[in-house]
Amino acid sequence: MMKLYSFKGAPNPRRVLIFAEEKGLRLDVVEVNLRGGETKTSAFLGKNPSGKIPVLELPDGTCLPESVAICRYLEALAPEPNLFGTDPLETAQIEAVHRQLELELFAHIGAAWVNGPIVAAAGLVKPIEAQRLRGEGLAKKYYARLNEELTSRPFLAGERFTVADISAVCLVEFAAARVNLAPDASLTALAAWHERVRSRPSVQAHPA
Ligand SMILES: N[C@@H](CCC(=O)N[C@@H](CS)C(=O)NCC(=O)O)C(=O)O
Repeated sequence: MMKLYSFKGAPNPRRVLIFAEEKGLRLDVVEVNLRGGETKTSAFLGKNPSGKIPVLELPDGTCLPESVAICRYLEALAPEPNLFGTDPLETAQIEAVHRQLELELFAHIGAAWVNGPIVAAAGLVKPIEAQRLRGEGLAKKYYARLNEELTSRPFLAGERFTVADISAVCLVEFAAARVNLAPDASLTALAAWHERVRSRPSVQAHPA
């Protein structure tokens, strides 16, 4: 069976777990001690030179890092239900939404997290308060933008559930639980989207 190196509560491995659940694929989850530095050992750096999870390990020992690369691999193994797009235009549209989410919202929430109290208490990175505040402000702006977009479509990339919704729900729930950055209740279209996505069995099966 394929192994997934993961850590409970970590948003990136959760993306892969939900994606695999949608596909009906079983993964053997290997919990790593993220706090204890297990991802920075030379053995783990051999699996992923970035020292991060998730990593998918195939039965022959081949290791694949990066959530989206892993999801693309799983989509190729199990094409249905389609989550990355069915024709050239839809595939590109999903990719555009997903890339902006990763390069912008992930980065903003990441800055608020890395410079926030939990990471500081763990003594991992010297926090820079200005970066935390900047990340927080930009994340809130991005939430408002998503809310606006979701007034005219039910899911992030259009009429149907895709990989972009999986990434977004993992990120937003992590931000709410660990970064004190839940979307404001006044963002009603974003709240309705969240309800639609969080009630899916795949999301329920892998809680934040
Ligand atoms: N772009 C990577 C991000 C992976 C990532 O940041 N993983 C976090 C856990 S959610 C991690 O391993 N953090 C430990 C560290 O940065 O040392 C992906 O999508 O897989």
